[in-house]
Amino acid sequence: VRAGDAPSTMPAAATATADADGSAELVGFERFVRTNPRSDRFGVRGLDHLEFYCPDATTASSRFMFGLDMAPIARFESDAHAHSVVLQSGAVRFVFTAPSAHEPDERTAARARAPPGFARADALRFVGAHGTAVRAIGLEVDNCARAYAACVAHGGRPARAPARMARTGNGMGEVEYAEVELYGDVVLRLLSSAERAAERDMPHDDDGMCDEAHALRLLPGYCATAAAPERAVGSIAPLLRVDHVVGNVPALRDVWPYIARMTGFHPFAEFVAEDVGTVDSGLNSIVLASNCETVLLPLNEPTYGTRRKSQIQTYLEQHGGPGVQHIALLTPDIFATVRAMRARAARGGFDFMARPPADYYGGLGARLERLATEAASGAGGVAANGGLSAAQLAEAEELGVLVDRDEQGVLLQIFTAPVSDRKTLFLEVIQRVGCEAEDDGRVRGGCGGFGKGNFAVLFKTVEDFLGDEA
Ligand code: TYF
Ligand code: FE
Repeated sequence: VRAGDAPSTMPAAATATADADGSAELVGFERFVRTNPRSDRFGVRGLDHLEFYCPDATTASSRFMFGLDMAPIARFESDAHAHSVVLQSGAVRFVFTAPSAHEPDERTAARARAPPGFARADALRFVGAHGTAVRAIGLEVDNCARAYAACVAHGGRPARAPARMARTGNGMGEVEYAEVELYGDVVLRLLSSAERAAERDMPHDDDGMCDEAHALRLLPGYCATAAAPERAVGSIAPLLRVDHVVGNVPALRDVWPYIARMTGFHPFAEFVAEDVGTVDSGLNSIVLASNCETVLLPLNEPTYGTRRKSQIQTYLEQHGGPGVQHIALLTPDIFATVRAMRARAARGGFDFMARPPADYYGGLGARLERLATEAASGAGGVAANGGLSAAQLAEAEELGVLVDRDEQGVLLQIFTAPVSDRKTLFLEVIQRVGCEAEDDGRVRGGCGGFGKGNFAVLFKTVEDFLGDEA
């Protein structure tokens, strides 16, 4: 499909709803009314891990270990199936899994354990098609079998029926896991542990509790890495959690109602091409959230008929279909994180996208103050610079960090260049200021928004980087 080709069908009505007979059309940022119907179909405890399939687990994990200073916590080594490395920083866990080099004979394959959900032929096909890319978004749920049954009963396409596996090591207990299709070759993995289920006798998290630290530290079959490495001088402080995981798909209306109906996740925000401002290419976006709104799954589709090809279209071509576009990592101190990442960038760490134009920072304090005033709707007492100090604004400028705010808080964000050869997956580093919950100090999901005020500047930078004419 070339840019300029219109999508084949157009939706009719105009309200975002997960009802099977409702419309899938987006209403856009201004008209969207946020509600939390707490409609999850199963108890969601949080995002446990993301799994990447890659050609070589040692090599791919090294990149993240160095670039983000993540610690290796577990490995899985089976010449019959796969090599796999688990990295962690705060509550961010990344699993890198590579199919083994040689096809095992049937008896060996049957005897040896494989990582959860792993089938060597599928992994080889995945890596051949997509390169190093996210295969699974792993949620910890209250009860895997019940969650899987709820998904499948509401249209979820099965990818792997529930299975139980004992974890490696004495007294580690059992983990149950299952998978349903999400978009493209990405699956939603559902994990629950027996001891955690017993811990709290609750079928759903309707009490509003949101767990952040998960107990699935060790996936079944994995061995803990012998010694936790000493943190190096100049190390990067732990991240808080994965803030959101974004998928690119050809057509939203084929995907978001499917995910919303299957999981019960509700629309949390919408952005359509007009919200982005004057840019030469476009996208539409909807954010789906769990009850707690700490599991946030935005989805993008390309728009057509613009001067330049949509960056989403470029992704779909380079990735080979739908897939995870970016992973946003929540840090308690973006300046420290970005400073340390920048110091590593040229020696194998992650490069960042180009800085915004110089005039971006000139009007920034006033823009934030205006947004804060609108949010307070004349109630008075609006903080100067919309809640950031002059020193913070200066540091944002020094490091090329973008700033925005919504009625709740301030968003600080910055984007890396694509992490691999393909111009596909990239990372976002994000801090949400003024967003800590009063009771437990945790950062409220989505507080501060997704950077709508930065879309025009950001997408121009991305388009210049990609350099794709329509
Ligand atoms: O997650 C978001 O919505 C923001 C904005 O290609 C964004 O990070 C959206 C699409 C994109 C880059 C950033
Ligand atoms: Fe994002």
